[in-house]
Amino acid sequence: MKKAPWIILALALVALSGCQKNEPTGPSSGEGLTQTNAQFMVGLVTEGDLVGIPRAPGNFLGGSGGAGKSPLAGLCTFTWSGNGQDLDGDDVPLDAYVEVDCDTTGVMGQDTVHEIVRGRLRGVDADDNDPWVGRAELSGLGGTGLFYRYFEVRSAAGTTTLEHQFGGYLESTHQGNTFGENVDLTQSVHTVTPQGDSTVQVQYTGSLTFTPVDSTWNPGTGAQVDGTLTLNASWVVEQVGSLTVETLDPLQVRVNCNNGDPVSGTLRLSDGTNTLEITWTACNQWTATYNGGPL
Ligand SMILES: [Ca+2]
Ligand SMILES: [Ca+2]
Repeated sequence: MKKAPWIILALALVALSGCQKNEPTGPSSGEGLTQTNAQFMVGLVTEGDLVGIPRAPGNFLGGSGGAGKSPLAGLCTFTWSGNGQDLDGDDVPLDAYVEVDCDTTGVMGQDTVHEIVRGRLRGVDADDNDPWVGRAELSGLGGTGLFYRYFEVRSAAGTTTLEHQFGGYLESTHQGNTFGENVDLTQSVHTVTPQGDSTVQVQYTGSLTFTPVDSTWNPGTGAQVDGTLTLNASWVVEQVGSLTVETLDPLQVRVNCNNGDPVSGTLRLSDGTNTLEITWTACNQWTATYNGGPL
């Protein structure tokens, strides 16, 4: 619960990939919120952290999986355009972007790594005097398509590849001490390991707000803070299909619960016909109902 939605999705997707490998009988493509898929979504929500706490948009760009995180980043080509003014120092320029283009091979320890990173990271700061207001976008080169990252590791144990395509935007605002984000993100992760392969796609559209208990909390310095989280979103999960997701009761998240997991509140997921409700009753404790009955 402590990471930006982008990171949260990435972690959830990695977790989901793991689930698929271990549970080959899991949900298949777009079959709706069946009881099996509802159980799958409970695991995804409670273990994969699909809901999160807002942070400054600059963190989104910095943590987006761009070339800046790569151990081979020094070999990439960066092309800057636009107005890079950043008066509030939130790493979101007035309106500028950088296009990243890399195709590199190197050695990390005993392993050989091949990495390709291609895409555009854009920042548009609607208020360059407020570090918690701004918009961050990820897209393919030229502003179209999806940001692309391919990572291949060859080791004695075999070859593992992670092919990751993602794009969309995250827009951060706040009203006083309530921080909000509008999110429209698409992710596709294709993982291949010596044990097998999996593909996961999730589209996340919606908004969330967070009101910290501590009014001095600084969203750019991490989200390990008590507070109230509301979510209103649409998720398209490849295996399940389209879901509306909302908090019927806002989630109360607490630092002393896994650094920011819920201790109360209810999240409702629906495919338009079937409904799943997850209600947290304490830290690490929740109940789930499916169409009003036990799951
Ligand atoms: Ca700025
Ligand atoms: Ca700003």
